[in-house]
Amino acid sequence: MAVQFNYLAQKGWKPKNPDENYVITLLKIELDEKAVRTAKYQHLKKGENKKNKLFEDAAATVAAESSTGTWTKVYSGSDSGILLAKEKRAIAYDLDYDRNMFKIAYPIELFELNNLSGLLAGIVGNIAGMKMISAMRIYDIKLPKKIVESFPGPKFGVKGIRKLLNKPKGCLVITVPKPKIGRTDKEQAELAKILFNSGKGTYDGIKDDENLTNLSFNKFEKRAKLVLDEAKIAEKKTKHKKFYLCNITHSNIEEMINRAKIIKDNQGIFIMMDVVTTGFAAVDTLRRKNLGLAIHAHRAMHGFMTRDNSPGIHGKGKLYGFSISMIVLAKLFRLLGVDSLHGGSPLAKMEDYKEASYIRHVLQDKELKPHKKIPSLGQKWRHINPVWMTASGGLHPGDFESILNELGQDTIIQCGGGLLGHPEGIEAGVIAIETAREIYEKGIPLKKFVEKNPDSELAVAMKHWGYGPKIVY
Ligand code: CAP
Ligand code: MG
Repeated sequence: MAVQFNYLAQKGWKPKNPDENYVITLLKIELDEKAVRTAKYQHLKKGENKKNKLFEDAAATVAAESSTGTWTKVYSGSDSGILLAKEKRAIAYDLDYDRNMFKIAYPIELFELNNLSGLLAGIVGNIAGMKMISAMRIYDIKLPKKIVESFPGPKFGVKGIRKLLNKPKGCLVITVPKPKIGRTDKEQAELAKILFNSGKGTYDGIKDDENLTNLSFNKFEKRAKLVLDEAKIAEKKTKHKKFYLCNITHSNIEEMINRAKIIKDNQGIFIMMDVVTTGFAAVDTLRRKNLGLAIHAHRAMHGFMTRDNSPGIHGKGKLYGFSISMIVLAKLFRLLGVDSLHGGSPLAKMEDYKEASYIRHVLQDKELKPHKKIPSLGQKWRHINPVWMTASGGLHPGDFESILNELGQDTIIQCGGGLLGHPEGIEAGVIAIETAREIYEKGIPLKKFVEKNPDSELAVAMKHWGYGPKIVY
């Protein structure tokens, strides 16, 4: 209970000039049944109901626990810090009693401006453990100007990568070797060679799968060198720039930096890191090291934070678990400075359609507006540049048209199985994807092309996988 001061706003209260003064969060909670059963209010006024009162208490308690309060009154003598604690306390406001949603405004002075780990430990650190709440979702976090200004954002972003690759427009296509683990370093370089040189030689990139790091039969340094060598040779031959998203993920940041340096020494332009398993500090460190390498962010493990199948996930209805939306994660990684991020795909095997489409805006808009249907807050991005959206998971050439219509051309489309599973082999897989991209850019509808070219690699792929996404149930 928020017992020391009032952490709840008066009805109609709004934070003054939030872009200067406040961090804002948007949440939904579910009240614990026992808390509802046992709550006693002695002075309920006419029209006030117990559940609403408890909701107000819970909202205030969340604001207290995540800012300056605790569960009981504490010593409040002149040297206790209590005056500042009152002045700088967070305020719960905009309570929506139907949907159990509310916002919290945190005065900016509660935070060290350039310390994301510290900020998160405050605003979402302890609140999921509160017993009076049985479920909670953090939908969004909106950051004020001074915090945005204290982070670099991407070094390259959409524009910078286009420049590096000499590719002023169009999507990028990449492949993760499948099986996920199995190829040796040499075999992976062989695959890179086929990807880079098959068809018209326009295939852009290869990416390590998340569980490929430095293994006994596929050594990081050897793989980096061999694959990057293939990229250089293919660039000369095809006159198209190539890239390798080489996985530096490690639980020791020093080791990640060593691996990034190996990539730099071999003239690579990109590193890949799993940003959830390595953490915010790792991303911030790698970005601020300024090694001159672009950062590709894979988000393995995010589902344990972001996924929530409750009926009330989009507003009305019950919530069953504790989660943080992908919108929040996408914002934080853009802020820290990744150059491309897996944002899912409106079609992919693991995604919520509407949210995946919005993630692209979170990553790329300068003045992000709240989504009309998904609970969200928007964000002024100021100097923080747009980041590539990576669409991945169960994708194949038949998805290109819908993905690009939905996400736009500043998208990296990753097809692992959707290239390597082509019935006519890997080269045919490359050609099918090259063709899917080419006809999209020429404005030729996919179905029309397939009708006219029934023997093409693309038509064979369509016959194999169909037009929709391959969602595995
Ligand atoms: C895709 C993938 C990606 C996931 C996760 C996999 O392979 O390599 O890791 O898609 O990405 O292992 O499943 P396929 P996201 O192309 O064969 O599906 O976070 O964007 O969903
Ligand atoms: Mg993978």
